[in-house]
Amino acid sequence: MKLRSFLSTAVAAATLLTLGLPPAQAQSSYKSEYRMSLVVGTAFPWGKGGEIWANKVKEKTNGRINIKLYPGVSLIQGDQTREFSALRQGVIDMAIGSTINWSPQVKQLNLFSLPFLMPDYAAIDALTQGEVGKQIFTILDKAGVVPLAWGENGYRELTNSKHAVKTPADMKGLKIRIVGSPLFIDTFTALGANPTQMSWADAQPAFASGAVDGQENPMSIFTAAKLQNVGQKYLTMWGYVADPLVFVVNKEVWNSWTPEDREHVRQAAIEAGKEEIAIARKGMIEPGQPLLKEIEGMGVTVTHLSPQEREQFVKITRPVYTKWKSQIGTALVNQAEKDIAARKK
Ligand code: X2X
Repeated sequence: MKLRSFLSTAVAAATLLTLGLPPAQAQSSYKSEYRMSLVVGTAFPWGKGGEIWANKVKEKTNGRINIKLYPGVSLIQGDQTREFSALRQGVIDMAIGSTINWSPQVKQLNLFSLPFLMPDYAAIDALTQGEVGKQIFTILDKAGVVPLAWGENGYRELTNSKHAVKTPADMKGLKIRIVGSPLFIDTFTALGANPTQMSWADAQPAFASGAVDGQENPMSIFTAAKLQNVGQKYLTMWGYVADPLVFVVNKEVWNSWTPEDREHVRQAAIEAGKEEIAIARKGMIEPGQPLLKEIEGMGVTVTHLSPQEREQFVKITRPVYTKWKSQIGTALVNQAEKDIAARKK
């Protein structure tokens, strides 16, 4: 091909890409359907966020990108800590994942699971919407996925079927289900409990049969999964950890889309993320915390800790914090601590 005709072809192709036209040509590599992985379905804020994202993408791309939801991490047989690897390998096209479930592969995501790092919602925002969030997106990008937006699972409060927990001593011997992430083993061992790793799919029958005594999850998960009906009658509001969610797309899938469609998918994720966070916080940030009242109304004993009582839990888990600070990366954790200290309340 002569240089001149090559150039004009290249210019024409670039123009087509920029305009995203014609769809037939640009879309030749598009799949008829993309698979979005989620741990829980649309009865939960997390799953709702997935639905919102998928609908917005469909609308913005005029149906060029169709997404099907796979709740229950069903593309990987419920094994939620394998989700990140499956995303990288292309078994999953896109996902909204919890930082906890991906932390075995991306060690920096353990940051959010450091016990008692984030005292309030403003602290979560200071991290995800600030310098730490940017750094984590760079890390995720290097790890092989395209991160687009933040969402939220929520503050993970402690529940059990045995008795009210007010002090670390009350946790002695309690068999607590945790996600399969090593930092949680350390935290619950330090607290004197008996932690057992289990997927969310396996956890619910284990509560029902009494094979485990307790667990930790956000209140929106508690109510949507109706954990009060599987013996979880005691709730302690300790606010020790909150897990953000991350909206991501597999890299090859991302690169197969036109720049215009990528922007639509990104914008849809940002909008869906904001809406999802609002849904996840509903009932917890209004005066009187109506969602907690609702849970109390179901016969659940809700224990609130005084600052002094809470401090005992902080103190006993401090060695775990220190150990994991260096594993996560001292500079990143220092940045997080600094941004939390400077947060607008
Ligand atoms: O398994 C859990 O506890 C859940 C649903 O919160 C996560 O996927 C992190």
